[in-house]
Amino acid sequence: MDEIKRSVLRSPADVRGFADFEGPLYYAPTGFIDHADDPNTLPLAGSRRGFSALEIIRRREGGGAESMILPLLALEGWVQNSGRVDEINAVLDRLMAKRPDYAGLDMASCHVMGIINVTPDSFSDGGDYNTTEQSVARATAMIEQGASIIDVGGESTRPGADTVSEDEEINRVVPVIRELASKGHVVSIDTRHAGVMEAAIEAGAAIINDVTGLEGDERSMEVAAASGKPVMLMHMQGEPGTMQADPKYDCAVLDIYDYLLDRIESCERAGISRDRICIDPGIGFGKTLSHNLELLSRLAIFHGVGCPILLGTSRKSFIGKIDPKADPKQRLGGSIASAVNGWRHGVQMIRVHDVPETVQAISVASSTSIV
Ligand code: 7PJ
Repeated sequence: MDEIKRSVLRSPADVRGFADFEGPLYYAPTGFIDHADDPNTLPLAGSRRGFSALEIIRRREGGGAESMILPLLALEGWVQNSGRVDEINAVLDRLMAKRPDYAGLDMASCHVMGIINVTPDSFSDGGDYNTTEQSVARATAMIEQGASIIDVGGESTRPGADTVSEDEEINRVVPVIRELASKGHVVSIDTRHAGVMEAAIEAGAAIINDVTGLEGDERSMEVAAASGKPVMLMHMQGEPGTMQADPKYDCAVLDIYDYLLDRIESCERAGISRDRICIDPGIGFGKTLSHNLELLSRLAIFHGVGCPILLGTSRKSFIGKIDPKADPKQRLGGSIASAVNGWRHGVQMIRVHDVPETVQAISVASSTSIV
């Protein structure tokens, strides 16, 4: 396993901690417990998932960050000392508020998105389901097994994958989308190309899922805005072919938080309102094992932007770094563990290859938490 480097150093909780600090602070909910009308627990984004403490984080000069965890019970004292009354009230409002429905889905629950790669070379299921009929059959089974969304992609973003032309990408995805949308299923198009977005929407796609956060093609923002459809903005550092070479951040969690907030603001300026936006930290896209683990342990920080969160960890290589014996098809245990961790952090959508197993894991996790 790669060496794990921590970039956020933790100090003991202290109601006077960071009191004289005037720079930006970041707030990550933690101490998860189901929200059961307990005055010491607050709901995460209007769900039944709750948090009982806040990790308060600041950047350090020269890189990295430091943090302290304050139980909500001690928060009031800290707020008085720090003079950040309005800031904390605004942060808590954003962390707690129920999100509006997204693509017609209720954002108080956790939805499973099934992955359909219509590619001959995708790393984890490539070659198995590469015809329209097989893709549609697999997607239909996923819906029956409890998926709320089907994510259809026609280009592999695996490092070293063959590049495909936009026409070829369109030829792969459009027949699958048309068929699934005609049956009333919610389909997202996983693409970084504006021409593919247009063709997919014309075929009935309900959501645009872009691993480049609408930055990969100069027309994407305008196409997405004009479509009126909801978008998923993912963070990626670099380009698929080279992104794993030497990814670097000052502090991955905070840099990615700032990036996503910045992309949301760009979308708003282009006419995409916040209730049409979902964000995704982009596990595995230009990130070391340490970066991925820091993100997964602080996912709830992303509720601070006020949008639903999508998490994609299914079969990814960080699982293979923790368990080097496991090639992509042997990563179900790790995929489920990370999905349940996402659910605990109040994530609203989880993108997976293994739908029935993930649906069952989340149902059992929900049933066995405090009622
Ligand atoms: C993701 C994605 C992800 C979003 C892929 C793979 C690579 N879209 N498309 N989030 N991953 N939004 O499935 O391993 O994590 S393709």
